[in-house]
Amino acid sequence: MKLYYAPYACSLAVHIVALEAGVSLDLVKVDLDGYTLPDGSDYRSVNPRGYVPVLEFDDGERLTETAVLVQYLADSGSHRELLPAFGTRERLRAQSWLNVIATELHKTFSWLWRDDTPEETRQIVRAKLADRFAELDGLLAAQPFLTGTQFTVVDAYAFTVVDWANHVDIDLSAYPNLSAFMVRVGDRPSVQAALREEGE
Ligand SMILES: N[C@@H](CCC(=O)N[C@@H](CS)C(=O)NCC(=O)O)C(=O)O
Repeated sequence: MKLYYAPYACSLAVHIVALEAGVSLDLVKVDLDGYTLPDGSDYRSVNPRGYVPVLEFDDGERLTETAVLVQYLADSGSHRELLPAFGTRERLRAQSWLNVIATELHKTFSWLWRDDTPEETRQIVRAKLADRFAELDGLLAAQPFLTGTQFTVVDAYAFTVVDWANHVDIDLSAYPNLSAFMVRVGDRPSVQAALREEGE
């Protein structure tokens, strides 16, 4: 399987989960500035939306959506504790969190990456993110990971997205439990290895 990724993008979550799950992936780096692949060809022929991540299966099928790909990799790997079994309440809870991260954090952050986002919108986005960070901070006061005592794919996705705060001048020190979580997850060998492999 191939993972089309860009360093520090949401594809990092998929990369981390693959390493945690022991699933081997061939990494293909995408230059999102010009939507180019290493051979100079247009990445939009792989994903017309121009987004990473894309997971390409050996039969050529390509699938997208971070929140879904991390589940597939966790389910196919040998480390069952990365995600509760399908059909259980625990799995539903994890899926609920994946959706919160995708829709409330990931896509809200996206507005701050754009040069053409008006300042007024930026302020609204920052306030929305502050609310969500406070929510995560409260939860993490009582438990080390977002779904409890065990690291799961939810934490890999949350780590990847919350880390963007450091690149858009959002000070996480106002959220001590969230900050401690970022260190806890960032210290994991899988996270260190993923960052190293992505060349950052
Ligand atoms: N719905 C997709 C969104 C993926 C996405 O937003 N990818 C960003 C990087 S984190 C991207 O590739 N952006 C390039 C662009 O906006 O042109 C998912 O959840 O995986």
